[in-house]
Amino acid sequence: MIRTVATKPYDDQKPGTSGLRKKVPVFQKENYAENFIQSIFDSLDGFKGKLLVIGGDGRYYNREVIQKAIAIAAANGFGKVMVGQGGILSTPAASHIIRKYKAFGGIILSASHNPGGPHEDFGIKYNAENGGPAPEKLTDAIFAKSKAISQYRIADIAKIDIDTIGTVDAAGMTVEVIDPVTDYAELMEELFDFNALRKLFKSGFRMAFDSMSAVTGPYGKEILENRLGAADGTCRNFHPLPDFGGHHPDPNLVHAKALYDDVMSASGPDFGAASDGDGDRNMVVGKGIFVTPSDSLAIIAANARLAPGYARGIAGIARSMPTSAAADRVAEKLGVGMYETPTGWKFFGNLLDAGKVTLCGEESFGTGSDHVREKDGLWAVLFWLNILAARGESAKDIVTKHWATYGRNYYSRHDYEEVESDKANALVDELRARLGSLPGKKVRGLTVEKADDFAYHDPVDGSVSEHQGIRILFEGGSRIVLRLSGTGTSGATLRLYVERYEPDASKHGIDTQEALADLIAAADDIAGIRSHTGRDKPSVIT
Ligand code: VG1
Ligand code: CO
Repeated sequence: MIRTVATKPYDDQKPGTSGLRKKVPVFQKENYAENFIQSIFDSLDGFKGKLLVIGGDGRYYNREVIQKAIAIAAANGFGKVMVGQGGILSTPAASHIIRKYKAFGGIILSASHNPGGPHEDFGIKYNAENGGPAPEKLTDAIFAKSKAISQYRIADIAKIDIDTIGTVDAAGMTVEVIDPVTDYAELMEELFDFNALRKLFKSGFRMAFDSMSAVTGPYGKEILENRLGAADGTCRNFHPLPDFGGHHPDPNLVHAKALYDDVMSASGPDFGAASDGDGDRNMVVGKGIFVTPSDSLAIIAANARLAPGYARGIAGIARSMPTSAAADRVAEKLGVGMYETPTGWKFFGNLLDAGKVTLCGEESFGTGSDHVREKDGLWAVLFWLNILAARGESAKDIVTKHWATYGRNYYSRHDYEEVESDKANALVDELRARLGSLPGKKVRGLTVEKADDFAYHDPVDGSVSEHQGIRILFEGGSRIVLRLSGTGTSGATLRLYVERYEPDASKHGIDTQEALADLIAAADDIAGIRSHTGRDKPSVIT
């Protein structure tokens, strides 16, 4: 029943910030998915007879690749596969299931917040036994194998029914189809005060949770409406659709604008939240206030003890380098460690495993903790609800009081999407070459204090990751960061991150873009964004 199939390598299977992402037609090329999955297995040792978790975000081509992954896993000697019913597992739920059932690892099929459909994006990522994204050492090994692959192994089995819960045999390997929500919902019940949340909803508190027609729909329905008693209609766009209804399942002020507008309207709900394609991102909006992800991390950290799962306090905080330093001030006050890592959740794994940090966050709408090894959208929303319930205050009051205590880090990200790759590379290369000459330079009334190309020295395993983003730090603590995205599938996306710290509470009410205007102009003066990209404004501002 096991076949060995001769194949030719592709040269473009290099995993990016989070797995391999390509357009669906690329994944549909002969043996493309098979090659990559076999390359993953060829990079691993000791999985014979062990458990592999498989699931995805339900996007177009998910079901087909799940069947392939099962058949290749069987042929390579896994003992058992656990797969989410309907092929569904959110990224954080998959991480939890890997940990809970002590799996060898897991394959998650997702291109996250990227659009889905026959001509849109697909993705494959591998998570290790700690439940977290494969570290760079492993993704490098997978890429090397993919460039040299000559054959893959696959079991000749009938299509597995992944819609019916239960256990079947596949060429000697057990396939168990599990409910994708139950284990995750139980974990959330352990971490948060569900009784207090039930009371909150009973008291008339209204929220909207927009799953953006992606994977968190069933999780939101079960947890918010069924277990917590939130009103019918709290969950919106809760049917996972293969094309996400034609939208970008990206919870930000552009793609979740309808939710934002509704919460801001007088008759709208008190609180709104949204999550992305694979359920690891979150956007949080209170009546009258959008909470930036960087602030969200800081506020969760400052209030962590209010949630039962974190009542003992936190060991430390980690944030990606471009994320604002708002959380640093909380860490300092709490007297706990603060770590700055490159972009991408894979860099948090070692810190979490070593117990150095409890909370992690990224400016890109990612927040999480040591409960799993991925960022977790619904977890962050429940954390906010727990804080709201415990403090009995509005999100707006909580945020403004936080600023009054710690100061406000004005923060924004400007994305220039689908720029021609050579133009984007030229911008970065030229800037990198000039870094040494920048300190002391005056731009728009600001003086450059330091400029470098961020390199991370992992304090746990000693590994070094270089070229993780260009940082230009100004006197007084403001900074800009530039880097190229590692998740896009066409052209290059240039990200500009801008941050300014304002300690004076009387100046906390300024519009963000206005507060950052000088820095944004300085970034263009220094990096020549307009002249290089030919764009006069960013595609997305968050
Ligand atoms: C982006 C974000 C990064 C995040 C990554 C994966 O990467 O900036 O913070 O970890 O997406 O998130 P990049 O390389 O495009 O900047 V997800 O929810 O897309 O898996
Ligand atoms: Co995601």
